[in-house]
Amino acid sequence: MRAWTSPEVPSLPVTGPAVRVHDTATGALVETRPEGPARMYVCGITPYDATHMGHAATYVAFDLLNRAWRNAGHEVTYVQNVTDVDDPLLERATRVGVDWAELALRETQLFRDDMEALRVLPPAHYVGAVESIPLAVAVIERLQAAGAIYQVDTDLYYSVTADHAFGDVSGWDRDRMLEIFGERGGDPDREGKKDPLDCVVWRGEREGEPSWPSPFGPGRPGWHVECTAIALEHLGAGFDVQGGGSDLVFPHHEMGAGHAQVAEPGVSFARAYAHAGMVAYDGEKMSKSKGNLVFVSALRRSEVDPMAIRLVLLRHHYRSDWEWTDDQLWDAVDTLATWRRALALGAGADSAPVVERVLAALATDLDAPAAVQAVQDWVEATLGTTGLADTSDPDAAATVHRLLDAALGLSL
Ligand code: 5CA
Ligand code: ZN
Repeated sequence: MRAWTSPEVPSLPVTGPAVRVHDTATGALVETRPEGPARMYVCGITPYDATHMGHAATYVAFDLLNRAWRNAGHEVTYVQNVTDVDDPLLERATRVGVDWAELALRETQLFRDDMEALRVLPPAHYVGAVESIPLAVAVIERLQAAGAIYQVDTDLYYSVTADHAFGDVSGWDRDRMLEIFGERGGDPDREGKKDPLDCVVWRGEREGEPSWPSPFGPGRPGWHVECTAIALEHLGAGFDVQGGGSDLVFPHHEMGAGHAQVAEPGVSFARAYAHAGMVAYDGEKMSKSKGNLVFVSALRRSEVDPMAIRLVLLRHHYRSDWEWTDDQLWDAVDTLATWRRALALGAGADSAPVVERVLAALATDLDAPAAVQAVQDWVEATLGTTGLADTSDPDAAATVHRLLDAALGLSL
C-alpha cells in the first residue's frame, strides 16, 4: 500500500558517527554495520483506532535511528507493515458495526496523516497483511517442508522447538513465556497442541470472519508469520534492526525470528532487536484495549503544534517507560518558543559543538534527551541567559535549524 509523504531532510555539514543501538537479544549496545543500505523493519499498527502517544513514541524512536543512519552516510531501506486483518480489528469492527476493511482503511489514513504531521520519514515499503497473504502462505509452506508445522482442527501450528535458537530474542525463561503468551494473543491451553507455546500460522476459516483460499484450506495467516513474510520479502534475512515496542519482544518478535530461522536456516532473522519503552497514561500502559488514550489527531485538531508533541517524545529516552501528562506538552510549547527566539537571531553561539553533541548523542542508542539538552545549551548561550553568551558564529542559527530538522525531525 501507499506510505505517506516524506518531509524534506536537509543535509548536514559533517557526517555523524557509526550508530549503536541496544539489542534486546544480547542485552548490550551493538554497533550497526550496514552492508549496503541499512535495513530496518518496524512493526506497524493494527488499524482499528487512532494513533496514540505510545505508537507515536515508538515510530519517532525508530525515525531517530533512520535519521542517525542517514546522517552517518548510509542509505536506509525501511519496511513497515499494517496488520489490516487480525482479531482485535475484527472485534472492534463488529462492535461498532462497520466493515472491517473500511475501518482499517480509515484508521490507516489517519495514521499516515499523524506520521506526516510528526515528520516521521516514511518506509520505502508500507505493506498490508492482506496484500501479503501469498507471501505468508509461501513461508508457511517452507516451514511445512522443514517439518515445523502440524494441524489442529483446521488451524496450522508452528512448533517452537523447530528453532534451536528459540528464546534467544527475549532471553525469557519458560515460566515467563507461559505467563505472557496467553495475554498477548496466544492460546496456551488449546487442546491438541504439542507445546503450549506453539503459535498459529494459519487460522482456518471461522463463520463471520474474512478468509482467503490457500493450499491449507480457506483461512488467514497468523500474526507473527505476517511480519516474517513481509520482512523476508522486502529486506531479506540478516537485516540490521527489527524494531517495535517492548510489548512485542515476546511472543511476536521471538516467534517471527523463529519462523524465519527455520524457513532460512543458518541466518539470524535480524542482527539486532530494538524495543521502545511503553508510554502510560492514567497510571497504565496506553492501549487501545484499555481505552486510556491520548490521540495525536485529537491534539492536532485542537491546534497543538505537532513539533511540540514530537519534543515531548524526544525528551524521554526511547527505551524508558514513561507516563504522558499534559504539563509536558505545555512545557514543550514554551521551550519551542524560546528556541525559535534564539534561531531568529541569525548569529549565535558557535554551532560546531552542538552539531557534534547532537549527532554523537543520537548515534549512542538514540539518546534524544542528551541531544535536546545540547540544543538547550546552545539556545541559552545564544540568548545569553547563562552568562556565557558567545555570538561568534554568524551562521549559527541556519546550521542549528538544519541540525534540528535532519537529526531530530524538528522543523522550526
Ligand atoms: N500490528 C502490531 C505489530 S505487527 C501491533 O502491535 N500494532 S499496535 O497498533 O498495537 O502497535 C503499533 C506499535 O506501537 C507497536 O510497535 C507497539 O509495540 C507500539 N505500541 C503500542 N502501544 C504502545 C505504548 N503504550 N507505548 C509505546 N509503544 C506502543
Ligand atoms: Zn509485527
